[in-house]
Amino acid sequence: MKRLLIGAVFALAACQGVAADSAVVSLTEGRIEVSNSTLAAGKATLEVVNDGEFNHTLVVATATGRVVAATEVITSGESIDLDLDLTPGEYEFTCRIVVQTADGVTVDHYAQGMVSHVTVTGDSGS
Ligand SMILES: [Cu+2]
Repeated sequence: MKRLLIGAVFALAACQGVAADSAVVSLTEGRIEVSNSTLAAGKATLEVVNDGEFNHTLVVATATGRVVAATEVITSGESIDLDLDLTPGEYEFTCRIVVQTADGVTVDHYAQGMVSHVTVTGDSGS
Protein backbone atom coordinates (compact mmCIF):
# COMPACT_ATOMS: atom_id res chain seq x y z
CA MET A 1 0.00 0.00 0.00
CA LYS A 2 2.77 2.39 0.91
CA ARG A 3 4.63 1.58 -2.32
CA LEU A 4 1.46 2.23 -4.30
CA LEU A 5 1.02 5.62 -2.65
CA ILE A 6 4.62 6.65 -3.39
CA GLY A 7 4.13 5.65 -7.03
CA ALA A 8 0.99 7.77 -7.19
CA VAL A 9 2.81 10.81 -5.80
CA PHE A 10 5.58 10.50 -8.39
CA ALA A 11 3.03 10.10 -11.17
CA LEU A 12 1.21 13.22 -9.98
CA ALA A 13 4.44 15.24 -9.90
CA ALA A 14 5.31 14.07 -13.43
CA CYS A 15 1.87 15.04 -14.75
CA GLN A 16 2.14 18.54 -13.36
CA GLY A 17 5.70 18.94 -14.62
CA VAL A 18 6.81 20.27 -11.26
CA ALA A 19 9.80 18.13 -10.47
CA ALA A 20 11.03 20.74 -8.05
CA ASP A 21 13.91 19.49 -5.99
CA SER A 22 14.34 20.20 -2.32
CA ALA A 23 16.88 19.92 0.43
CA VAL A 24 17.23 20.71 4.09
CA VAL A 25 20.14 22.94 5.03
CA SER A 26 21.26 22.93 8.65
CA LEU A 27 23.30 25.88 9.90
CA THR A 28 25.40 25.49 13.03
CA GLU A 29 28.55 27.15 14.32
CA GLY A 30 31.40 26.26 11.95
CA ARG A 31 29.31 23.94 9.80
CA ILE A 32 26.70 23.84 7.03
CA GLU A 33 25.07 20.47 6.41
CA VAL A 34 23.00 19.91 3.27
CA SER A 35 20.71 16.86 3.19
CA ASN A 36 21.73 16.08 -0.40
CA SER A 37 24.93 17.30 -2.07
CA THR A 38 23.34 17.03 -5.53
CA LEU A 39 20.27 18.89 -6.77
CA ALA A 40 18.46 18.71 -10.09
CA ALA A 41 18.59 21.81 -12.29
CA GLY A 42 15.49 23.98 -12.23
CA LYS A 43 13.35 25.13 -9.38
CA ALA A 44 14.26 23.98 -5.90
CA THR A 45 13.25 24.89 -2.40
CA LEU A 46 15.68 24.82 0.48
CA GLU A 47 14.44 24.55 4.03
CA VAL A 48 17.16 26.47 5.84
CA VAL A 49 17.25 25.75 9.56
CA ASN A 50 19.39 27.49 12.13
CA ASP A 51 20.30 24.64 14.46
CA GLY A 52 23.00 26.75 16.06
CA GLU A 53 23.21 29.11 18.99
CA PHE A 54 24.00 32.32 17.10
CA ASN A 55 22.53 34.11 14.07
CA HIS A 56 23.38 32.70 10.66
CA THR A 57 22.57 33.26 6.97
CA LEU A 58 22.65 31.14 3.87
CA VAL A 59 24.19 32.55 0.70
CA VAL A 60 24.04 30.45 -2.47
CA ALA A 61 26.71 31.37 -5.01
CA THR A 62 28.20 29.86 -8.17
CA ALA A 63 31.77 28.58 -8.28
CA THR A 64 32.81 31.99 -9.65
CA GLY A 65 31.21 33.81 -6.72
CA ARG A 66 28.01 35.09 -8.30
CA VAL A 67 25.32 35.17 -5.62
CA VAL A 68 22.10 33.57 -6.86
CA ALA A 69 20.09 33.62 -3.63
CA ALA A 70 20.42 34.53 0.02
CA THR A 71 18.34 34.47 3.16
CA GLU A 72 17.83 37.17 5.72
CA VAL A 73 19.57 36.64 9.05
CA ILE A 74 18.08 33.52 10.64
CA THR A 75 17.97 33.48 14.42
CA SER A 76 18.63 30.39 16.53
CA GLY A 77 15.90 27.80 16.14
CA GLU A 78 14.20 29.55 13.21
CA SER A 79 13.88 28.29 9.64
CA ILE A 80 13.32 29.97 6.26
CA ASP A 81 12.29 28.49 2.92
CA LEU A 82 14.55 29.72 0.12
CA ASP A 83 13.32 29.27 -3.46
CA LEU A 84 15.96 28.77 -6.15
CA ASP A 85 16.05 28.37 -9.91
CA LEU A 86 19.37 26.68 -10.61
CA THR A 87 21.36 25.97 -13.75
CA PRO A 88 23.80 23.03 -13.77
CA GLY A 89 27.15 23.58 -12.13
CA GLU A 90 29.00 23.76 -8.84
CA TYR A 91 27.63 25.92 -6.05
CA GLU A 92 28.86 27.10 -2.68
CA PHE A 93 26.47 27.35 0.25
CA THR A 94 27.98 29.70 2.80
CA CYS A 95 27.24 31.84 5.82
CA ARG A 96 28.63 35.35 5.40
CA ILE A 97 28.22 36.80 8.86
CA VAL A 98 31.34 38.61 10.04
CA VAL A 99 31.28 40.18 13.49
CA GLN A 100 33.78 41.73 15.82
CA THR A 101 33.77 40.82 19.50
CA ALA A 102 34.09 43.42 22.28
CA ASP A 103 37.81 42.68 22.53
CA GLY A 104 38.35 43.33 18.84
CA VAL A 105 38.51 39.78 17.55
CA THR A 106 36.96 39.30 14.10
CA VAL A 107 34.72 36.25 13.82
CA ASP A 108 34.12 35.21 10.21
CA HIS A 109 31.63 32.37 9.90
CA TYR A 110 32.89 31.41 6.43
CA ALA A 111 36.46 31.19 7.71
CA GLN A 112 35.22 29.05 10.60
CA GLY A 113 34.00 26.44 8.15
CA MET A 114 30.46 27.50 7.27
CA VAL A 115 30.78 26.39 3.66
CA SER A 116 29.33 23.42 1.81
CA HIS A 117 29.55 22.41 -1.85
CA VAL A 118 26.52 21.37 -3.89
CA THR A 119 26.43 20.08 -7.45
CA VAL A 120 23.46 20.88 -9.69
CA THR A 121 22.96 18.36 -12.48
CA GLY A 122 20.77 18.16 -15.56
CA ASP A 123 19.64 20.37 -18.40
CA SER A 124 19.80 24.12 -18.03
CA GLY A 125 16.35 24.34 -19.59
CA SER A 126 17.40 27.08 -21.96
CU1 LIG B 1 26.95 31.83 10.41
